[in-house]
Amino acid sequence: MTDSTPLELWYEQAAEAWEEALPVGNGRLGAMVFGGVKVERIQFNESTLWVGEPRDYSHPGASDHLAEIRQLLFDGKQKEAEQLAMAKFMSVPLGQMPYQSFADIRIEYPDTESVEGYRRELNLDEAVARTTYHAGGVQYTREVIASYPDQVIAMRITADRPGQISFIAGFRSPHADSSVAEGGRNEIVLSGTMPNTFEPRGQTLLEFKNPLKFESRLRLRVEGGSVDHIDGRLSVKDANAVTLVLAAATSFKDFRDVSGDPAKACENVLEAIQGKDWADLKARHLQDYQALFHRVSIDLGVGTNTNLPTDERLRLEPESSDPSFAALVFQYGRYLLTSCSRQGGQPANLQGIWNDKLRPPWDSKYTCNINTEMNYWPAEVTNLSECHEPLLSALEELTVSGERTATTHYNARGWVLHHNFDLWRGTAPINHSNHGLWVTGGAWLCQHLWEHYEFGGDREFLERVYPIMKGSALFFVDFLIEDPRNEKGWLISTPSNSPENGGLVAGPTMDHQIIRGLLGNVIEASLVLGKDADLREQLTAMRARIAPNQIGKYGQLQEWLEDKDDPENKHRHVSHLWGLYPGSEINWMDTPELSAAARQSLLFRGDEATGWSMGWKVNFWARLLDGDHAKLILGNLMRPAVSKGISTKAGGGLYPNLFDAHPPFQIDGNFGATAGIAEMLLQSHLQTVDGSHVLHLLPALPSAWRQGSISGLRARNGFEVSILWDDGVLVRADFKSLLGKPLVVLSGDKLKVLHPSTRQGETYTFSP
Ligand code: FUC
Repeated sequence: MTDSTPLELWYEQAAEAWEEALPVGNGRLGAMVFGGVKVERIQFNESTLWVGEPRDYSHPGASDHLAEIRQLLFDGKQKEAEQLAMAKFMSVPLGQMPYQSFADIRIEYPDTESVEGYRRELNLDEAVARTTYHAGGVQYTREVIASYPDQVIAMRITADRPGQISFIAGFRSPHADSSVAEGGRNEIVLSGTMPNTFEPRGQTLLEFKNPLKFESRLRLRVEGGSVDHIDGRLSVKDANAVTLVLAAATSFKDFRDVSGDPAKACENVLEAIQGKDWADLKARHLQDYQALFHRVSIDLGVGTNTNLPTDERLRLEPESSDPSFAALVFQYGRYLLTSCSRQGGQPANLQGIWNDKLRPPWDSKYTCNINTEMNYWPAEVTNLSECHEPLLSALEELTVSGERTATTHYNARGWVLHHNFDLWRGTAPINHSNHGLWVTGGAWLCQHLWEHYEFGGDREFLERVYPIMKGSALFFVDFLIEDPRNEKGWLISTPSNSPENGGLVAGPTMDHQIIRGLLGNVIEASLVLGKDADLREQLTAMRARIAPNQIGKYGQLQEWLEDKDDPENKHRHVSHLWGLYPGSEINWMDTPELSAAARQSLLFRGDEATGWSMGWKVNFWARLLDGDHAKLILGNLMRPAVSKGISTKAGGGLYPNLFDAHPPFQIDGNFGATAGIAEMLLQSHLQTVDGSHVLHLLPALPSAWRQGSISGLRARNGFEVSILWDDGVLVRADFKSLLGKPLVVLSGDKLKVLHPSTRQGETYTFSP
């Protein structure tokens, strides 16, 4: 099975706005390629360039006020509780630090006048941004790659006639304390230091002793012609071909150590590729990238607009006529994850790795009440499990800071992460108590550890991360309290909030779902590893006492303990449906009433929202087995974005480069869409009584996707799955067993144990 349409984004003009430029990345370095003819702009990032320095964000003495905040909430005094928390309980400082743009490479082609046949493309199959045009009787080609194996961004400029390439290349830095110097004969060096003061919005000035240092080197390899330094730039004349290589690094080593030497790091990188020419660099890049990207292919059929430039396809509302656009968006999400999250690096932040600002929206941090998690929803199911690793590693670090926060704020064991973290792994509650004081960020992230294990079956991994999951569970053993207002003795989470809706409360439904999920996973993990029998018993007993999901007066799933949901509320967060997705305690098979209530809540929230919210809703509707509704939301997500300003109201859509619009650009929506499309075609969260995961084929296939195929998706229980359908029904499915586990398949309404056990590496076929 192959992708039926070219996997590329392409345009007939250069980018003007940043949201038109094309992203490349290797997980540590990212770049936006504008493709200008007279002036090429390549804006780039390095994932560790952030403001600030190592610090502990917890608020000394916070735990002294916990009981009083709780009591105020029990007494119905929400505002007083929020005020007390603002005064005594929040992170110090109140905000976290922003991610930074690194700089631009600017390449001027003074001789170029008018051009013909201009084309700018991002080839997803090769991860190459390519610009081609004809000028003065010469055909020019520029290619840009971000290589993971060689840790550089590289650009190749060629012409179909010798001696035709002349340009001036230099850096443009947005940083006050930075300068450019001559490196070797063909090299310029940009170096600098992050500011030693910073004023977070609405807060007092912060001072740093150890702000990060950074350096970037641009080295040219010129074939034919000449190269000279002029005013800190490199001037190339009459070359046959040129390769530009960019290295960049900071002094960041880890969240506690900023003693790195960025100059040395750049030098090492450039040294390591000395003997490699462009063909080597590109070949190594392709080998690395395609090993990941090629695992999955999708074909949803072609439409009338399939062969138009991408921005035109977008303008023509592609989802109505062009299923291949959804396939492109699906693969683009996989491309983006591969480009912004690679082993050994930082996790994907709110903008992945791509940011051109010093004050990016929401600081381009890690928001954990939906956004960071959504970034990783496609990781396991779309067969990019390696790309999950940076998030899973960050969790190991978060337990260190999270333990301090657990002690200082809650006098509790284990560790806690509230709704945000930054490069410095801040875990205390930030911004405002009405939304920042939310205790289940870490618990939600622990679900990713367990899912990584469920998909991949790596027991050693589970052994390694079990203490993280256990630490999170221990926090909740100490934190949950009996609700004094309820005679049933329910355990509840307080103080907390139902993300960003309705302020500080006692007992938001989402928290209870997440904590039940966490305890359930720790219980299972302890069984797999044969550990902690006593704790397991304690967690099992506690879990049964956590306040249950409740159905309210409109037939809705209650967002809070009280039946106070407003059917008119269109809030972008749909937190209380966490148990439907990404959790699974609410599902059509085991809990049909709750599933119907979740559906009612979703209907109230409506079909319009911010980008990520629509990404979430695609997944919800897929879990509710309503493919047409999932596709309707996907269509809303894939329409052209209209606004660039920050809006938390309905918005969504895609920019010309298919970056998802919150608005503004936020990458979570791209990943939500990719995960959602996968969820429409394959689900594996349900389990039989003996614990085998059920591989549900085409659970939410929209009626418009009549024919198609997908191959290489992964399912829990360790299967690689390929599915072919025609006329809206399954034709054939292939399952490669990765772990030798039982193969249980659900197709239509027929559940079948195809093979009680399978052989590792063997492929099994099913045709209904
Ligand atoms: C959450 C959302 C906002 C935005 C921000 C980064 O706070 O409620 O819509 O996505 O994260």
